[in-house]
Amino acid sequence: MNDKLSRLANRRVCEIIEHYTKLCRPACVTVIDDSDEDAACLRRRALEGGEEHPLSMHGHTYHFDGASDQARDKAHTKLLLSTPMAFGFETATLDRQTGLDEMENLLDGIMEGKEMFVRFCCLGPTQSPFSILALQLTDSAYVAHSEDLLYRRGYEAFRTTSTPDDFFVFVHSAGALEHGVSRDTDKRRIYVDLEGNRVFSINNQYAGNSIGLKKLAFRLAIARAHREGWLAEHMFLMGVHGKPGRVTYFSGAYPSACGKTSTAMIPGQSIVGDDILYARAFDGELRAVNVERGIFGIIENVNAEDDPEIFNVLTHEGECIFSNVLITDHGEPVWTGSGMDVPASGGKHFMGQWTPEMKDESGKPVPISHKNARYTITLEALANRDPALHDPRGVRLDAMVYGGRDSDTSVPIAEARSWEHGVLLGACIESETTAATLGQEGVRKHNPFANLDFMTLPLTKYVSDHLELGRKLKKTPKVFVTNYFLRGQDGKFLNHKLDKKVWMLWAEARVHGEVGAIDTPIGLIPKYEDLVPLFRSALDKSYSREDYDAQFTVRVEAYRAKWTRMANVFNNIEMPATFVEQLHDQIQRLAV
Ligand code: SPV
Ligand code: MN
Repeated sequence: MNDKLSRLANRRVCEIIEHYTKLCRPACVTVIDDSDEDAACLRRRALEGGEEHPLSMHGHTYHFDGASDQARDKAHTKLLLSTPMAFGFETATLDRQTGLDEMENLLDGIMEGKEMFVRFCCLGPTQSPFSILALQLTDSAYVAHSEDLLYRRGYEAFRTTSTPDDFFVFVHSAGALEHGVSRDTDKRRIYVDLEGNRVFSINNQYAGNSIGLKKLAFRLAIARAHREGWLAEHMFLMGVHGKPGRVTYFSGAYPSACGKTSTAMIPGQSIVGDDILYARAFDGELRAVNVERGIFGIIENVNAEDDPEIFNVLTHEGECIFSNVLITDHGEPVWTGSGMDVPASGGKHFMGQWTPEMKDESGKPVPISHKNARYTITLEALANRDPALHDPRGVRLDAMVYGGRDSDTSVPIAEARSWEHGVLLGACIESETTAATLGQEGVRKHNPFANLDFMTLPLTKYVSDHLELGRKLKKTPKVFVTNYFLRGQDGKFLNHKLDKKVWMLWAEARVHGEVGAIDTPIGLIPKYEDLVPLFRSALDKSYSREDYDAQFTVRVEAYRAKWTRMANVFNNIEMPATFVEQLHDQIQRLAV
């Protein structure tokens, strides 16, 4: 037996590897431990196998996903269920046995001629009550390499665990490759086996589809959190730095591509995580950790002015994987909104050789990078990472923010009247769709807790868990809702990108009871006179009364329409009594 496996002495791990080796028939199996040598090996293999390519900057590589594999494929991500379940929202499901049988067939020989990588990771910090161990089998060195940047290594954690049978399992195959890119994306399947705590994913490479530890593990974690009485959320985690020397931790849920990472990266604040957190009550206090240790972030509009910290990492030596950006003849990455010169001669693109004249089938110019093009880096590379990043106890969570992409209704920031009202507001996020998922963009969709894409529980249970959590806490976090995308009658955005810094500092001051608020039917909104000094100190800007009026006038008719839509949604779902009351009260407050 492989040395690393015998040192691990985990029977279940060995059986799983044996089973999938026989079934998928890889040419060889490489077991990865926590050493830097093994991490370097994955990077090398990704380059040798053509899934990544070198760039001129030391440590930088690039990867292309297929033209039809540029975002999460919701339609082919199915929950396998032994008995049908009423979720209260649309989600793709499949009879468990049918799905498992289909998978056994599709996995048969899928890795022939390829190398299978076995890697061990830990979701959440290691040696922590939050830790969940995860075993990944994949024939994609790009996937295994990305996981090294994005997750904590877990071989030692597997070796020393006191519960050796308790881990998530991910089996992935990129399927047949053509020029290093998955060829058979029309046969893409992502099957989530909740009962088996495992996920199968085949014929894809885009990280949101392929990387077991990202959204696939997240789906398993949501179901597990429900069973065990904690929360797994699609949220950033950040330190907001208010008064000198004071750090207050905030989490925030925003649908994909709606400002989540950029909020966590607000200048002067510190980032713990930008995508997924676990939160638990300990002795009446809510604590949270980042599940990950890196960022798989959207690269569009990352530039020296708007995102200086990330831009700095992307333009300096150190490990970084660029995906679906333009590569110049000099081996340099260029992307939309980078502020970089685009060479007239063009360069390499996920759709082939790109020139500025290139048009798609409908005659539209092909952008230099895909809207969902991404970078993969470690959080350690960022100067503004929070010192508590790896703290096994997590950080104390004092506030939660819910955001959406809403051009015509919600004010830039409002505070919920209570934890229960906050749960209602989180459950009623509506947001316009983006390029982070396949399908049409700009369509307003209800996206409860910005988590609908990953929800593996009926909505009523998910909401009950939030309400129940509030009962366990001595002090519940304050809840805020934000909207960075409000437009005026002329169609122009009413806010500047950086204004979110002011909203977060205002919210932080609210947590500490330092500023007042105006009680309105939709929640508590800032007073003009409290925002003026914040705009001055945070952004060195003056803030006019007209701007305030345009942004914070409650658009009563639009809000009424929103709450009518929500009433229609929830009239058809059995929800907890507290939630129904909150919804009723919200509608009543707007009626008078
Ligand atoms: C998101 O789309 O929410 C992401 C990227 O964070 S991924 O889920 O990996 O596609
Ligand atoms: Mn996400």
